[in-house]
Amino acid sequence: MTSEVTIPRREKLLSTLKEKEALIIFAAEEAKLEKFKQDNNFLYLTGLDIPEAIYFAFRGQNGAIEMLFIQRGDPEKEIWTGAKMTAEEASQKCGLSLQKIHYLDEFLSILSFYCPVIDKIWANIGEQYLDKPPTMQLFRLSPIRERYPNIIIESIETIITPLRKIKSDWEIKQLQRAIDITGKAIIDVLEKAEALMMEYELEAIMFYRMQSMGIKHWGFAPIIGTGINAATLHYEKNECQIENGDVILMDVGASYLNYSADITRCFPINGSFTDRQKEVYEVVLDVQKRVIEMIKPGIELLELNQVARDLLAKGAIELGLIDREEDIYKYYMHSISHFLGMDTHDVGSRNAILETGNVITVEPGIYIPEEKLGIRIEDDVLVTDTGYCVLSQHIPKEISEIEEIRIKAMTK
Ligand SMILES: [Mn+2]
Repeated sequence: MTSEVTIPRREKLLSTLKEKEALIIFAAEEAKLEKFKQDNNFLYLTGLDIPEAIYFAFRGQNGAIEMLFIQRGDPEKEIWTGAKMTAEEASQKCGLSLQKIHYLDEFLSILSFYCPVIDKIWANIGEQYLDKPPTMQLFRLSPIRERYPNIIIESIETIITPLRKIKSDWEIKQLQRAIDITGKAIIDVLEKAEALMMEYELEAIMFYRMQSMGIKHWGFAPIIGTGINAATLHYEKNECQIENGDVILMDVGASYLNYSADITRCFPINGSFTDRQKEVYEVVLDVQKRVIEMIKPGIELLELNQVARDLLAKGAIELGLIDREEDIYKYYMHSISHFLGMDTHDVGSRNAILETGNVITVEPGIYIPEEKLGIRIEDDVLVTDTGYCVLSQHIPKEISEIEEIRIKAMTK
């Protein structure tokens, strides 16, 4: 992520600030013995993959100023952790001039100068719960909150969501890469899975492919559920053995430069679906296609939700699962869609109206624990001027395609 990508984002955000408003965006904390994953708002605005840093901006009478505070190098620590990014490197990468790069130990003293004239700070404070400790970001703002209780502190989400919701061509390319790699990993599983394997073996097959292609993280904990586990919506244990006749549900996504794919596919371990499994699969697939066809700028997510629920209810009646449409919640209990981007459940509300440049998932499902069966089919869809483009269209989802790959692999 170069400064060509991040400078226009910062300019846009700064242009929405009123006079006397400031931004304070914290990078993620330094990871201890685990892989570092950057805070998405910090990464979005700076392109920097370094821990602990702080981006600060303030709009005064004469326009906006920006600063970046980074960790100071410590030769003793660097023996363990490697060299820190220098001020010169940070300046070059994020496109702020060298004079605007400071060290973290200067943050509060420099802020002392601005606080008397700040009315409001927009910060990435995250969600606050009264029954939980404050988030790290809110904690780091405590000196300011204590000395300047009149400064309003508000979540950055309000002003950054309209920006992050509209994906640039560059962002769509990164998402496409995450989706394509996820697709390759799914095909690997379709080709290699065998009855009696463990769910976690399929997870390993997938991550092997992803990591070989430069992926550092899953976008979210992968769900690989065989048989009845597929009917548990957020099953993440992935620790059961695959039995003959099972259908396996995989809800997975690679994260590339923090852009996350989110794809669900289901396949029969025996190569072919049974007639009953096929019936259920076809209902879900048909609903998914019909909802995707509705996507265009101006349509409300709530409308997609309603249509999906109605169609699934009709399908469930045909499948003999329920008698009345209102009972569909027994077999389908989630929403049809969410925004997708740097967060798997990306910024953007459940009642949003779609705009060109949004990327959303479409993921109907039917879950029948008593038949040890769960089917969900999920694609990632870009909203275009004229309608939609399914970014995951090359990942097979037709029954015939999936069976062909399975049978070919099994007869090898
Ligand atoms: Mn999803």
